Amino acid sequence: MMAIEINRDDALIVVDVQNDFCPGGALAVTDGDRIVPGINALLPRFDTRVFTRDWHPADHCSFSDNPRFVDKSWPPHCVAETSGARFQPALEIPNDAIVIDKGTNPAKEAYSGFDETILANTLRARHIARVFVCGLATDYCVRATAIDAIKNGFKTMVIEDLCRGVYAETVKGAIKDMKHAGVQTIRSGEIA
Ligand code: VGL
Ligand code: ZN
Repeated sequence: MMAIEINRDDALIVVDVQNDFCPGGALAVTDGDRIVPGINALLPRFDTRVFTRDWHPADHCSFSDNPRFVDKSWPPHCVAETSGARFQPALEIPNDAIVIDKGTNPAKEAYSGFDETILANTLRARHIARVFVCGLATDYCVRATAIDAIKNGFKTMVIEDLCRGVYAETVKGAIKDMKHAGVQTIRSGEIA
């Protein structure tokens, strides 16, 4: 197995590792917190570290009192400035981290970190050519962010063991969709 060398033109994108997506949170992903040590271990390898946050207004259109999940209606989660929206406390956010908030428009769902944000321009300004994506949830925001990274012209790697998803079935579909879009899936152990 060839080790993957990390260079200055690589960025790590950590998607939505927030309290509400971890056990005990409003929209908990099973074992969502278990990816944190592996992410912390990778952070020092990268010069450019991006952290996205689901950052909704209290009246966001995806919120429902009777969430069905499968229809993409959700319990209220990651409301801006609340404890549920904070990064999982063990995640080691560097001082120079690039934090990208998304889903801030009450009338529009936005799973991707590239959706109406400065992320693509920020990465281009730093001459980033390749992004490594990990985080929560594989089947929603990781999927959307990785596919949009491809659409924005970045070589895109998803670190599978440093992601967790909402449902096993949709995770399978998401991996397929990402690969079809040109995303490469890797394991963190492959990174030199
Ligand atoms: C997400 C559902 C609703 C995610 C965000 O971060 O994957 N999933 N909002
Ligand atoms: Zn959301």
